[in-house]
Amino acid sequence: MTRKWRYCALVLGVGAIALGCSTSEEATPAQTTPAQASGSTEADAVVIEVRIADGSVTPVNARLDATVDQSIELVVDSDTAEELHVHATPEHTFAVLPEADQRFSFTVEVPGRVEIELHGSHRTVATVDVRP
Ligand SMILES: [Cu+2]
Repeated sequence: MTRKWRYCALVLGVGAIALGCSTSEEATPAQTTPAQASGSTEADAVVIEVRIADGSVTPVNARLDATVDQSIELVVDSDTAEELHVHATPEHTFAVLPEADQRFSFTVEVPGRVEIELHGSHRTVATVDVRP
């Protein structure tokens, strides 16, 4: 229990910093890219569709590959308020609303394994292997 609270406090701190850093960032205009078009190039975004309904989350622990500076887009359908947290450098926190088709885009600048978590339900939605 104590450990859990400590984790939450840490995460909240990090979230606040991430929010503070990203306030000037304008939401990227939603581009309707057909999911995983053929002949992938660096310009293609990695799209992760996340669905939160009746307390269940899909996907859980999905594995994806991306490269540094490649756009990663989360398309979220949710029936509840949640918080998405991207454990990357730089870090990202997105506020999920109880709405369909919410889009959050980010890029990762440092190669490594990036976990995308839902903090409300303590689930790891996906892990992205980001290569140089
Ligand atoms: Cu987190």
